[in-house]
Amino acid sequence: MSRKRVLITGVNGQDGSYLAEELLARDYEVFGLVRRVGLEAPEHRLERLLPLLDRIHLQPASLESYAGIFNAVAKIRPDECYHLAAASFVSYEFDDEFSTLTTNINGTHYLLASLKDLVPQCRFYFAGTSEMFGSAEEMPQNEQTRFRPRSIYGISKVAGFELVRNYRERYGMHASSGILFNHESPRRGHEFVTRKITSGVARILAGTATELRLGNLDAERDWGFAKEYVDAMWRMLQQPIPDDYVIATGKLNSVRDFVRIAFQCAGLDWEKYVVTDPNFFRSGESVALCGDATKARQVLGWEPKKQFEEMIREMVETDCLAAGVALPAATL
Ligand code: G4F
Repeated sequence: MSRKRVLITGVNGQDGSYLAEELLARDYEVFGLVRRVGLEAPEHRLERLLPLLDRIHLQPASLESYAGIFNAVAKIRPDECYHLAAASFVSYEFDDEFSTLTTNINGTHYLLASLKDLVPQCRFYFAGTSEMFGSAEEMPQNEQTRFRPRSIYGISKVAGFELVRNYRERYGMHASSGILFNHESPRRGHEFVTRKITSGVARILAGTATELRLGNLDAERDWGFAKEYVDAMWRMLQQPIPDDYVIATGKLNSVRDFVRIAFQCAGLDWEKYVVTDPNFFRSGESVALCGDATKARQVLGWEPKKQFEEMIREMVETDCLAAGVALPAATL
């Protein structure tokens, strides 16, 4: 039997790189969509993919071009497609709300339309997000909770979610959405608070920084481990019937909790280093969102395994290694 062909958009991101690894291990032929500029400086722009570059195919295309997406789908003819690419940093989006909306909504639409016309049997995954719940009316949130997005990014994802539902219902496509709550790892981008903290701890331990400036320490999130979340994506596409699933740990922690544990891993007292900076506060931020992943557990057999503390330690260790310092033996 020939190998299954998979197309991943956003393959060079945290989730895309973990997913590419998982699918290679499952013997898929992996095609990743990247911006053309990424191919010109892979050591910088495709850093997370460096260990995989000789085993995956990279297809240059922009999510802003219908013709580019159509041609990529025509060439690859995937059996499965995971659409992970998006403008995704919540705090930057108001800098250019028009382009966040246009890119995120059109990219999803171009992909769905191309797949419908060229390979309608292809199974499709859409990366939804807890940001779609925004100021939710109930806690925890599950698949029945009404969306009330409070960010442009969240609004663009609700539109993508509705496109997916429409293509599923109107055209019978096997299209599913994962509503993923925050998920982190040593591969997380440095703009997100968790990686900002763990890399900050490493710099302080290495003596190249003396403080860490953060926004709201009372903000709470449902943080899981990214590698486990991409496994949930794969499980969704193996189901006989396409559907939508919340993927979450069901546990809330504050930024302060994350900070305390990360500094503890390095044997440091966080209160001596962390400075609260109003520049990093967000106005009109989503309330604390906490997911109920009961459906994923029952239907997909998926559940989060890695503990919060264990994930933080792994992130701090990785950043310390990169900074050339070892964690003090007493904290190991
Ligand atoms: O790490 P964050 O920037 O992630 P955020 O905004 O929750 O978004 C992430 O998760 C969403 C849900 O899965 C995704 F949709 C989205 O694409 C992205 O992956 O911020 C987490 C919390 C916020 O409450 C923020 O206000 O940390 C708070 N925070 C406090 N100080 C900070 C800082 N966030 C950042 N980035 N930087 C700070 O200094």
